Amino acid sequence: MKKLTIFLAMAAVAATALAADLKTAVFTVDPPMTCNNCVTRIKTNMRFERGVKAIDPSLKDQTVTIKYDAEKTSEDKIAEGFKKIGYRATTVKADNKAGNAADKN
Ligand SMILES: [Cu+2]
Repeated sequence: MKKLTIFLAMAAVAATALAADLKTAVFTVDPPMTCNNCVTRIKTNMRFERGVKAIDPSLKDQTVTIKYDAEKTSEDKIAEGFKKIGYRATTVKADNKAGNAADKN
């Protein structure tokens, strides 16, 4: 009985993971982030964007890595969100391009 419960719980977790089509996109922003206030500004504003699951801005790399639910939003919509707070965002790397990159030697 306990095993069945664990199995059902695991199945539920798996189903949830499948339902949310999570993707990761890396953006660069213009104007560039110059201090931790910029980082905080992006974090606090972008987390309210629909479908955005995680935001990881890197001041050092000048990138913003965003994990999102592809069923609820897209890279274009996220870029629109950036526009609302005054940044022009450009994608530098996406999940679906990872396969192409791996083909290169
Ligand atoms: Cu700043």
